[in-house]
Amino acid sequence: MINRDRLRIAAQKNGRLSDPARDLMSRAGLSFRESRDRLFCFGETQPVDLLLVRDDDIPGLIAEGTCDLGIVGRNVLDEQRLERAAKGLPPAFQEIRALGFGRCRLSIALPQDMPWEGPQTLAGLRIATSYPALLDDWLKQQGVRADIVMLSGSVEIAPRLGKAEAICDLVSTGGTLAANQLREVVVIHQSEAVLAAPVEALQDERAEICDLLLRRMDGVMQVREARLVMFESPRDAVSTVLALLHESETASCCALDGQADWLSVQVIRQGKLDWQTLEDMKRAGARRLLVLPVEQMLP
Ligand code: PRT
Ligand code: ZN
Repeated sequence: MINRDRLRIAAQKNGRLSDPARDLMSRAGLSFRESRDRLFCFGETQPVDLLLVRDDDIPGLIAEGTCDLGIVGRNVLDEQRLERAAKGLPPAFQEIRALGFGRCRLSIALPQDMPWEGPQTLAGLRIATSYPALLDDWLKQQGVRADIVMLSGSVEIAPRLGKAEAICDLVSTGGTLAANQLREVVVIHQSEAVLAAPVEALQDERAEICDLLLRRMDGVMQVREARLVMFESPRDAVSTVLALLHESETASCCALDGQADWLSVQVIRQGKLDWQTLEDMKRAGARRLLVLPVEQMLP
């Protein structure tokens, strides 16, 4: 195979994961020469090239050795992993990082007026899905026998068309289910975009490039989740307010000019802050709360 000294990443060409995947790569310092509507993009800043494909093709490209890394939904990766296992093929790809975007869940949904009394409710029903292997695996774990109806798209209209009684589909906001008078009854798989790699470690120069890229991606993800939280608090309330943040990192506190009882506090926190937490902090005595994203960080 040619270009063994360059790493090749597969990513989705057009779809939900395309923009966030490109953003992650660019934050990790990768830039590519070809425009994004081309299939192959040559890496300019690192010996890393990009192949833009349909998401369903990504696990296969890794399995056959055409690509060394892939950015793909865990749902697609796990579906194809189970498919290979059912055919008696050895594992060929694995998830090496969860990337924190493209979050969704694979759920069973029923028509709104149909009662749900646990997985046994599904016994003997037809369930439409684009994820037959994941569904089959879950049904076996539950000890439920049902008919799996494979559909490649528009799964949510299957009950109305009389093709199935239930569906098993990806859900993020739940809007599609509601619009089709369906009710989510059980989550069978949690998904987000992941970095996929071959099961066998790379041996040549690509191993080093891959390590560098992983370190950078880890740094990007750490910063992306980080928030700088700033507020003022009465001295005797600081520990209570900080406890609300569930943050083990030490906060830096300094006295406020001319207000001996008040401190100005700064703390880095992982993960977004919801309004409820901010309101609780205020109730505990804090004021002038400010939450900022972190651009770069060097501990
Ligand atoms: O062309 P290509 O094959 O590459 O793309 P695709 O059409 O197969 O995939 P795409 O771009 O739709 O999704 C890519 C990946 O995004 C999926 O494999 C998931 O990992 C992830 N993802 C995250 C989602 C959703 N959220 C999602 N909501 N994929 C699909 N949906 C669909 C779902 O199937 C349903 O039809 O959105 C609808 C439900 O959304 P809500 O918000 O109404 O619940
Ligand atoms: Zn697809």
